[in-house]
Amino acid sequence: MKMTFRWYGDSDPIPLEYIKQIPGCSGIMVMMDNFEAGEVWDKDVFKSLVEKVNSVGLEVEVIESINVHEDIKMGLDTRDKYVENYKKSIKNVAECGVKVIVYNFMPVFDWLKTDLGKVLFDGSNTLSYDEKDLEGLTPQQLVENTLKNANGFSLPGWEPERLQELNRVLEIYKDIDESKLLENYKYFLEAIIPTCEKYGIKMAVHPDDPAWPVFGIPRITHTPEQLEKIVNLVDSPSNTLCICTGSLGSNPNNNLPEIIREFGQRDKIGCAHVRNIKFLGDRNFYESAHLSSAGSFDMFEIMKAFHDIDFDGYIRPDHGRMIWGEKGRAGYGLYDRALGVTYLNGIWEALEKLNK
Ligand SMILES: [Mn+2]
Repeated sequence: MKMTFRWYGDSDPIPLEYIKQIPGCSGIMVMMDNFEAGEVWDKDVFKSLVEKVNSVGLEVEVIESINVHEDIKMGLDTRDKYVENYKKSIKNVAECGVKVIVYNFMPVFDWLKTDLGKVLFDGSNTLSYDEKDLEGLTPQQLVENTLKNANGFSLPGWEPERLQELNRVLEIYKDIDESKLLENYKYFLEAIIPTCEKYGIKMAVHPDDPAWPVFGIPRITHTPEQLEKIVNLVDSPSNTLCICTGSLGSNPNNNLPEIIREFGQRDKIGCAHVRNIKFLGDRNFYESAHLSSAGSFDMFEIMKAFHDIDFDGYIRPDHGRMIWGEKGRAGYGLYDRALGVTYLNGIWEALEKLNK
């Protein structure tokens, strides 16, 4: 297992030197907002970022994410040029040392929360979701609310250029059901996987967050059955999953250790985001500290499942709360995520020693 940390490139207020000081953190999962969905990731631009990260002693073996253009998801005639661009991006980042590309195939909305700064009992604040808050809200109002609460930071999945065409895109999705979306997904994977195999890249799809459809738009990445369909779309070591416990686990019916074992044994997990959430009711939860007792998941059992399958891929803590007065990009401050790294590494050390 390699423990990593998400970093947003030059727009991230957290210095790389600070990340280097987190014990047991080997590298970063980089998120760059330099390129729009559908655009080729320029090799020189990316390479200079990799060199900058390497210069402090951290690796860049995972990127998240090269966004899939909406036309690909919708299966429009224009998709082929974006698929070709995607293949060029794969080649470019692979030649800079990248091994895993995290991406998602969620229509229109990426992750979704109803509050980006819910204040908790201890004065910290965090992202939360309460389905009741979506009642009576149009998708357009949701976008406005989310961007308004972002404190001026860019939010991946909520890029303004992606959302400005919201009305047109929502109209097109009225004619796309789950099976059509899966068909479009297969088209995309069949086109890019040979390139991934050639360059030794694993594609790791991020599950739907939360783990159910929203606003009646189809979503196909939130149950074990759907994940099974996805890994079977193209049978290849390059076609893998990103297990995000906080996303998949938002549906309590998803048994996280079981899912990790099932797909991990078959080498279908490219990387993982490991975090805890606390349920307050049905479809009502907040992102808690990583510690088991702070939330609703048994984090030991989750890490044990990774350990049992001899997971040798990449893990990072996922979102953190804002603590100690930190102000930053929702979910991506330094302090609470660093605590998450240390906690997960501690569980891992115990598992290693108990299993000797
Ligand atoms: Mn995640």
